[in-house]
Amino acid sequence: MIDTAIYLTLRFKLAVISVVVLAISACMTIGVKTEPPLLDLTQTVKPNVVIFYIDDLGYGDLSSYGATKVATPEIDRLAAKGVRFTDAHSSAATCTPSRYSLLTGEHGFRNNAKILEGDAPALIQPGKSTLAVMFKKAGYATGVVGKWHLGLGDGNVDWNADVTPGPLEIGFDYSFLLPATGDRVPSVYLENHRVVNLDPQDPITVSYQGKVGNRATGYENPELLRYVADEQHNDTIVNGVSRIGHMAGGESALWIDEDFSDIFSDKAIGFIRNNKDKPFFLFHSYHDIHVPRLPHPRFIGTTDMGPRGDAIAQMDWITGQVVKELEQLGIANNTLIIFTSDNGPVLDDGYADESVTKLGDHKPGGPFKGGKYSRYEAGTRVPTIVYWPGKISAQTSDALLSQIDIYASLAKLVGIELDVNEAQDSQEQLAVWLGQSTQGRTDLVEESLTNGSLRTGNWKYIPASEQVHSFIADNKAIASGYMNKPQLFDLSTDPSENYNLAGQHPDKVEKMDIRLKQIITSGY
Ligand code: NG6
Ligand code: CA
Repeated sequence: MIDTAIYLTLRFKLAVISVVVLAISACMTIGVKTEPPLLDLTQTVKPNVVIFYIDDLGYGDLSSYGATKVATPEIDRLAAKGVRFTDAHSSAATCTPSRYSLLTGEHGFRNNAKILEGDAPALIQPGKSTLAVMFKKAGYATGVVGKWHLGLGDGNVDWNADVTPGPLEIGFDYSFLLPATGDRVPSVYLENHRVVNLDPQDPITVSYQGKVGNRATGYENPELLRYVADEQHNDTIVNGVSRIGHMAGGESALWIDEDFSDIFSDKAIGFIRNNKDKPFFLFHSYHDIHVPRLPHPRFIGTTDMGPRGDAIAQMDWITGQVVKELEQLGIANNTLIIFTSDNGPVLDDGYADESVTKLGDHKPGGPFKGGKYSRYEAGTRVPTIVYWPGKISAQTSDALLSQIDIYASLAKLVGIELDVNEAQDSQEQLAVWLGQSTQGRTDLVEESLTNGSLRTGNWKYIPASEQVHSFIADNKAIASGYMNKPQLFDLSTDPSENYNLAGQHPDKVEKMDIRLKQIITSGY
């Protein structure tokens, strides 16, 4: 009897346990079912694509990448639900070559892409394959809003007539531009081919050779300046700030830096609204957080880091505006967002804007050494987030990746086959961008101010340079990485590139040197 009672109790307990186990596994199954469905990459899909291209934003400048002195909630929201990359790179440590690579899928050095002046001719000539042309082939509407800095016109540009060639001649249907940089003249907006609000009675003249017209300059009237500037940024004064280059005329067309954030987000949102019923590609290229940093008054004091910190807060706000618009239009789930920066961080880049004095313990480059212009990791390793609600699962990816790969990867997504010579340095890494693989690249050339360095896995090789570019270190307090001897780092144990192992591994140095030269002369 007693045995039977124990037996029955045991059976009862077992039955309860099985029910619980079944219930748990049922919940788990349901749980798996509620995970967002991963995209089937063998199928062509044509989501909207928005690239948020921030200027000079460093690896450590977002709260989702470790910053504590500035909050970036809008971007953090994308990072929390998307793929947050830790080893993704701009193609170069300066702007023009990075933008060139993003739009052509080719390294900047193949076309001698250097930082351009504001009157430089179009670097990407009509007829060249571009990301925008690729999207057009796939039936997209294409637009670019914000900083261009890839040259405009044919070398003798007349700002009072149609400015061409420009983005409209290389695949964009719409453009609203800050022609070069915020610190360079002409200090006007260009919408499609025309300067906005230009009075024909007051034509614009631009010169990078010497003074034109009688507008005040920083070198003649420093008392008129809102920021003390170095001698490169000391020419024509517009909106109380001296710029690089001289400009006469165009008074009614002059920009007010404080309005950039509102004007660019309005134009980006306008483009999205106009094209919400067809697939669109928007290249949203920010002025923030480049110099001169003059955020709108409502952002002033939002951080205790001065204008550079406040510009980060403003940049976060702009991003949120655009994302919210996509949500309100009901197209967010059909929009792939890539958020990244054109090069690493810089503090004083010509103007005394408190970026150095109010930095505190903020680390613009995160754990990495160097910054803008530099050959060390912070030159090109930038925050990179991919967001596509419902199509990718939240994760952090340590894959080695480059913006140069966006071209071939998105071509795969939208079903466009590339010609043999098209986007020659761009590798198809779609699965990595969308968080379905962490394989990434096996090697990558990181372009700095003049030369390239090589990443092979976690090894980083910086060849000896003839020109040592000490001005970066001297003027910008950035470790330039230019040395007259080779450098080799093992980033797996030394992410901050402090221990040069070149002497210990001469074979590796030789091998990587050969590989780097091979990529430079004949591609990957
Ligand atoms: C440099 C400018 C710098 C910045 C940079 C371009 C000097 C000394 N410095 O030549 O202030 O404008 O060009 O920045 O003139 S970038 O992010 O567009 O590459
Ligand atoms: Ca830049």
